[in-house]
Order: sequence, then structure tokens, then C-alpha cells
Amino acid sequence: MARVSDPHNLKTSPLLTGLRLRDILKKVLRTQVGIVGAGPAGLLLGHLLHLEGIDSIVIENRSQEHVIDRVRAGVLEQNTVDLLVASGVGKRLRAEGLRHEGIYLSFRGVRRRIDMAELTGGRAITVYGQNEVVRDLFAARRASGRPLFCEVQDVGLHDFESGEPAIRVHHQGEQRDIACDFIAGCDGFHGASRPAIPGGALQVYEKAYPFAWLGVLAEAAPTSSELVYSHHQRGFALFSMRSPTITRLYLQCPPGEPLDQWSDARIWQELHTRLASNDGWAPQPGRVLQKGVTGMRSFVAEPMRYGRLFLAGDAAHIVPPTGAKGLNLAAGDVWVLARALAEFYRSGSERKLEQYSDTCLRRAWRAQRFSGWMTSMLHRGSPERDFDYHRQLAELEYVTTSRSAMQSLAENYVGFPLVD
Ligand code: FAS
Ligand code: PHB
Repeated sequence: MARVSDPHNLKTSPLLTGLRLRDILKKVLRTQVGIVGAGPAGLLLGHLLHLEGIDSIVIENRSQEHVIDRVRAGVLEQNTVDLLVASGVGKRLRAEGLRHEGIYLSFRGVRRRIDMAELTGGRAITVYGQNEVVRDLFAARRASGRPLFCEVQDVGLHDFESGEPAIRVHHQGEQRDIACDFIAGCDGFHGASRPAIPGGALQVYEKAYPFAWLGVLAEAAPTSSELVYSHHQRGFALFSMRSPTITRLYLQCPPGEPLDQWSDARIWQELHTRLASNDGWAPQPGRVLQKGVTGMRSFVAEPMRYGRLFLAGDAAHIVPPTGAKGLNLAAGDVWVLARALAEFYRSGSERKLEQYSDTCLRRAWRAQRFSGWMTSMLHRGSPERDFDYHRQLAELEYVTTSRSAMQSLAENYVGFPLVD
């Protein structure tokens, strides 16, 4: 049976008491799972472990406000919604989330609806901002009373090959060591966890796309009740939303496009050109609240585990946002990891921990296939390559007329049931 540490049970043994005294003097915190990153992956993992009675410490190098205000995902798969609701952090999601049973694919000026609920036996997506998801998870973390340190610096991961993993951080000018049984690297693509793994131990697969997304958050009532993915001669455009008063829109643009090239007027002009359809539908312009350019890449690091360090979410894999999979993959990873850790602490069995990487990589590669396919079907390559343009139109024609093609898109978009 592996060593199980219970930081709150001081009275268990003199050794522990001895250890505690040394820990206190050396400002060592002790926990079962050290979680690096308080994005959706880290916070949801902390929450699921809390429900299993497993202790964790979450560290984050930005402020809680910064993480909450960051505009990112907006589409939750059926599983992610079910998981958040089942784990008790779905109250606002159920009240404010927008359930969508379909999406539109628009090309040649015509919007074609894919009835995903009809094609998948009632499964659907819910539009609910990632920032609202993390807001709910921060509230749950605070309510759990379990430790959360934001604005930490100089995060270092140590000894995760051995049985004594530790995280060293600076917090409020003090060095703190966090001794734990396991480390969960949930610190995103640019975090400290993945680079802490010795180079040769990881196989990395990546693909950069020759375009980016200019994303806009606008104070405008959505004029479509569902998302519109638009294929256009001038490039891809996406109509999404956050609430009955906030629209979220994206335009394909060159990578690294300078934002100052895009006045609000030019943005609305281009959105109208690429999204408006022959039936008179068009997005309603409004005050631009936020805009930013995001690069597009596909990335997978294998394996997702190294010793007692487990990578989850964007720390291990990145998908282009066209398939709306990133946040949902992160949620799926930590669902698998929480169950594996619970089995370990319950029975000492490492079976699920050993299967963690393969289980999550299967989901990640399936999401890579779907997101890559949506991206190549909907984005314009270089103008002169018109063969691709017509191949895309034929693909869109097929996907919006063949039931089996529509069903394939629908089941991938709403997400496959979680398995571990
Ligand atoms: P995150 O990057 O969200 O969180 C990692 C956290 O770790 C951050 O808070 C970071 O500050 C912290 N951190 C980093 N380094 C650290 C360190 N050294 N120490 C401590 N903390 C550290 N996905 C969808 O599913 N649907 C969408 O519609 C969608 N749209 C997107 C639109 C955009 C513009 C972008 C950029 C992404 C989009 N995504 C979408 C993907 C996105 O949502 C990610 O997949 C999701 O944030 C992944 O969550 P985490 O793995 O928790 O990583
Ligand atoms: C969003 O609402 O931010 C969004 C929706 C669908 C995507 C990507 C982003 O594919």
C-alpha cells in the first residue's frame, strides 16, 4: 500500500509530528495532490478530488480576476455539462447556459442547419463562457476551504520520478515547498509542468496552421439562436454568443495580424460580408468589448504521465478552436485522473493511473481529427489554390445533405460519452 499522507491528522504518529515540526520550520506544505494551474482543468480536478475526500493544493501564477476575465471557450459538450452539474457546480450553468440542439454551416450565402439533437438521440451543446465556468469553480474551491494560492511565482517541479514529488513556489515573497504524492500539471500550453519532463521522455506531435482567429466580444443581441460557421471566399467566420445581450464572433486572419489594423468599423464590415446570408440574416453590430488575435495549432505531447506527474488539458494537447474541443478535452482528462486517483487512495491500485495517458490520448487524437477536419473544411488556404476552395464546397455540400455525414459531425461536435 502506497504512503498515504493526511496533512490534517497531526495526532497519527510521532514520526508525523516530528515531520510536521520540520515542515512548519521549513514552510513545507503537505498534501496528496499538488495541482499546478487554476484554469478549468486544475480547478475542476481540485473539485472532483474534494468530492472524493482527497486533499489538494492548487497554485496559479495569475490573479483570480485575471483567470476569470480571460475570454476563451464558449461551447460545452453534453459530457462537460453533465459532469459540472453532477459534481454540484452546475447551478448557474443550468440557469444561464444556452442549450443549442443544432449549429449552422453557411456557404454560398446559405445557412444549412445540422440538427445535432435529432442525429445523436438528444445530445446537445451548451453555450456558457469559460470565464463563467472558472468563476463557478473558484467559488466552489473557496467554499471547500481547501488551499488555493494565486499569484505565485517561480514555480518549480521536483522529484516526480521518485515517491516524494514536490513543488517549490514563491508566494507573497516567501518560498514554499509543497510535498505531495502526485503532481497534476494543469498549467496550459505555456506552463512549467510539461517542460519539467526530461526532453527525451516526451514525443511531441504538432501542426501550425497558416491562419489565426481575430476574436471579438460585442455588446449586441445575438441575431441567430445557434452558432453559424461560415465558409467564404474571403475566409472563415464564426458567429457565436455568450448571453442574450453578448455576441462572440471570429474572423480568419493571417497569423500575428496586428490588431491596430482592425478598427471596429472594419471588423463589422468584414463580419457582415462573410456571415450575411441570402435570406437576409446578418449579425447585429454593437459596441466591441474585447478583441484579440489567437494563433491556430494542433499539438499533442505523449505520454501524458511521467512518474508521479500527470499532464491534463492544454498542458498536454492543443486543438484548433474550430471544433470547440479544448475546454471539453481538459474536463475529460481530469474526470479520468480524479477517478484514477480515487481508486489509488481507496485500494492502492495503480491500474487506472497506469491507463490514464492512453485513455486520454485516445480522446485527444479523436478531437484532433475532428478539429483538424473542421478547420480544413472551413478555412481559406492561399487564394490561388482554388482547387481546395471547390473541394471544400463539395465537402460542405456533402456534410449538409448526407445523413451519415451530418451524424458524424453531430456526434463529434456534441462529444462522445466519457469512458475510462
Ligand atoms: P488554461 O490555459 O485555461 O489554464 C492553465 C492555467 O495555468 C492558467 O490559469 C495559467 O495562468 C496557469 N499557469 C500557467 N503557467 C503557470 C505556472 N508556471 N504556474 C502556475 N500556474 C500557471 N475550447 C473549447 O472547448 N471551446 C471553445 O469554444 C474554445 N474557444 C477558444 C477560444 C480561444 C480564443 C482560445 C485561446 C481557446 C479556446 N478554447 C476553446 C480552448 C481553451 O478553452 C483551452 O482548451 C482551455 O483553456 C484549457 O484549459 P486548461 O488546460 O485548464 O488550460
Ligand atoms: C466561442 O463561442 O468562443 C466558440 C464557439 C465555437 C468554436 C470556438 C469558439 O468553435
